[in-house]
Amino acid sequence: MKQHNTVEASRERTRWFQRDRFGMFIHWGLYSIPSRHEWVRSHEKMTVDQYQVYYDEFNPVDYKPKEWARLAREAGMKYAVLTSKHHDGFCLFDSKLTEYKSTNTLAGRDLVAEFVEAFRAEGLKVGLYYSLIDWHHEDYPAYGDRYHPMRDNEEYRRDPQNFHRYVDYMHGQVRELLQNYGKLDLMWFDFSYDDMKGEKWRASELMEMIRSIQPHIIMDNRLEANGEELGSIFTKEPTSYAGDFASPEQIIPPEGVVDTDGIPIPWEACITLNNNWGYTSADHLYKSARTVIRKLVECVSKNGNMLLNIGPDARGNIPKATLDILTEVGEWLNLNAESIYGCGQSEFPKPDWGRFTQNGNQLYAHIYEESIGPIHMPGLKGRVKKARMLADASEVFLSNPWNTAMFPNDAFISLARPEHFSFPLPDDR
Ligand code: JFZ
Repeated sequence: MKQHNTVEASRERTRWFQRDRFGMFIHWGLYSIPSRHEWVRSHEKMTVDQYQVYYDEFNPVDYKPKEWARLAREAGMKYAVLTSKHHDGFCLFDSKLTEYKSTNTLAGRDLVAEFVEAFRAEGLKVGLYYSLIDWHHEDYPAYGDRYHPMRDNEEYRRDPQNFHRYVDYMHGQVRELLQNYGKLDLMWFDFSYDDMKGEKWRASELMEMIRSIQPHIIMDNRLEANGEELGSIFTKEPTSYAGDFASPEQIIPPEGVVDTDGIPIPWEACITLNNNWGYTSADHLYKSARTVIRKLVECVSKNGNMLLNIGPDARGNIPKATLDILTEVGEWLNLNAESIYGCGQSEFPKPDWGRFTQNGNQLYAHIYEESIGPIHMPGLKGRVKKARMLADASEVFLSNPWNTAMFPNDAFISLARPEHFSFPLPDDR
């Protein structure tokens, strides 16, 4: 039998992931109705009954996953990850193990099934987010758990012996997801904390099941970690559930992510478009397309991916601001694709004016500054055959300014504005 546990096998599995670089995260669920953070049930310490109103009215009449998928493709995203179940425990899929699911609501649909079908049809790889935390399941510890909505409520003291029933349920649902929705490319578990990690989830057993059903699926590292810690993924002896990629959250690691020998390991920064994962109507603090593009370039320049989040509203519509940003990002990627997909960290150090990405012997310069003269290409003298603008294939002038003697190893290019292309006039005036 093929070994799935080795670091080599993991790197092999993530080949597509490290090439594709840019994915769409989708946070969508009952919390899209109150529209004040996906943690609303925990933040406001709502009981199951208080949260029930959202279940009773959930009716995403405008859910058209084909349109979501087209938007993702046109934005240049190559894979997508949907919240099949978030911490509130509500399932967007037709689980046999619970009644708390979309098929029992006014929606009456298996939203996950439609998602995977639509995104595959657009040529994207598909992934599912699955919350390890579950505030709905009665065997999930409540009293004293720092995140549970009922954490302070004496009535929610439960016999901790019964936690194994929750873990059975969780394993059963993961099995359903892996068996009923065709080939999945990625599982995104979320998240471990305190002593709720690793074998507490019976993670070795879970992994054996996952690999026996879908040997090629890749996973984040949150069966034993979270957005701040790495778990054992960067060590020489990662656990079987260490994951295939690290998942820094709302941060781009300054130096990328490396193992104990300093060798880069796959990682994916998950980033919100405004400041919330779930639809939050009052949050207008959207990042500009320019920022998103630069942050994507930054991830790639550090050997990482970006999983950019959208939060559709309760009817299934994607906010206008999100559409506008993704459209602009897509226009840029359409012209500059070559500098992102298949690219990674450059052998050349980060220049002052922006960033390099590199793919083999192709070097891409992402120049963020308006130049005041020739642009310095550190260490590149004699190593550049020619330079071209990616967006329009026009020639970029490799200049030989008077002071190259001061920088014997460096090349310079000219990106001057047209008025700088002045030539000496004939001396006939
Ligand atoms: C988790 C979720 O709680 C959140 O709602 C969202 O789904 C995000 C992608 O993942 O967020 C976390 C998880 C762990 C930490 C912080 C936020 N952490 O350990 O600091």
